[in-house]
Amino acid sequence: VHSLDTSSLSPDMQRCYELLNQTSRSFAAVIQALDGDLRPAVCIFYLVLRALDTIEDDMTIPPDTKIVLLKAFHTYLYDPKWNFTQSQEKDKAVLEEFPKISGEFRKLRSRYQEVISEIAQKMGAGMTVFLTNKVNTMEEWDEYCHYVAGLVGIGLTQLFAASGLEDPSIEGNTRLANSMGLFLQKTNIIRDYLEDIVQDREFWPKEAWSQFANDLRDFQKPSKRRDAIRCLNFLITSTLKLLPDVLQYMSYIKNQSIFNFCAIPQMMAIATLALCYNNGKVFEDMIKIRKGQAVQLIMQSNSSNSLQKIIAYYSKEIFNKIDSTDPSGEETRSILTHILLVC
Ligand code: PS7
Ligand code: MN
Ligand code: MN
Ligand code: MN
Ligand code: MN
Ligand code: MN
Repeated sequence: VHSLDTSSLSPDMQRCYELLNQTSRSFAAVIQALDGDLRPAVCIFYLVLRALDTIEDDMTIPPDTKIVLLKAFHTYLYDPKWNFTQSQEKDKAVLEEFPKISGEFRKLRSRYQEVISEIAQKMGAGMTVFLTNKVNTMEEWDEYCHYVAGLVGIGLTQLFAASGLEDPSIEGNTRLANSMGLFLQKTNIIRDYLEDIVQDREFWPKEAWSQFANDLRDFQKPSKRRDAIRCLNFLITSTLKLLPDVLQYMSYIKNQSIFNFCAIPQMMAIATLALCYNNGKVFEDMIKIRKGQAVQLIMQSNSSNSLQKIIAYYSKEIFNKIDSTDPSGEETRSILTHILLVC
């Protein structure tokens, strides 16, 4: 299902699929396997948000300029000439070649355009809130993750409803759609502790790390490893609470291509949480699940029954890693017990 035949598409749309393959390890294949006109719509949605996130992530853009760009970003979708050539980021091509993306965006059905543009507007505005403020409380962690990922889940759900491939009532499940995004984003933030710290970015909530350290950076020190792992396990435990929502959301999906698109990233995330749980390597290296394990998950994430099996498997794996001296251990056990009961 990797790269389907694109020769009948416009050169710009072909370029968009190339950009998708260049900028996403996790989403390229599942997006290209989507049925009907969801395939171009979700590809463009991805590239638009990748462009927005590239602006957010670029620490060489002065904050004042960045705020203007993030807030006005959704208007650039209707500006055929707008691009940005000053970025130093890995994925800067999506900003340089933005006229190809916006041109293909304007060819999408008007309902798709409306959804994508509205989500880009809300996400851009939300990102500016956290440009100058760090994430303090657990509530603010949910708020940041809502802006950068929960909104993606909500927008995707609106696209699924508009496509006719899912029941239109799916759109009403905004809380569950938000949880789908939060589960991915929280896992990404937990795993990327070191990647973000070395780039001078902090996404671990202070309410969590301040129980174990005076500075988030201290977790890099080998002498602070025990506290670092306690904080890690605390955040993983909090993220695991989203799993019942994930299962419920997935139970409403009927179309197989949408099911796979939604499920594969979620199963990669739970495998990533199991790998990170109680694992000091999070503070030493950038860790990733093994390729063979990823391939297995991709093949198995095709029905609600297999998802339950995968979730049960990783829940038991985490359960067996609980350290009896871990202050969150009791809560971790209770959440996993609940998950194993609903699986
Ligand atoms: C439109 C498929 C399926 C109901 C670019 C998919 C960055 C975790 O931080 O590069 O650079 O390390 O690994 C994806 C819900 C969003 C949330 C979010 C758009 C699932 C811009 C993905 C992806 C909702 C903000 C991973 C959230 O990127 O992160 C489409 C249902 C983009 C989804 C960011 C992160 C995605 C992310 P980083 P990555
Ligand atoms: Mn970002
Ligand atoms: Mn990013
Ligand atoms: Mn990250
Ligand atoms: Mn990433
Ligand atoms: Mn990253």
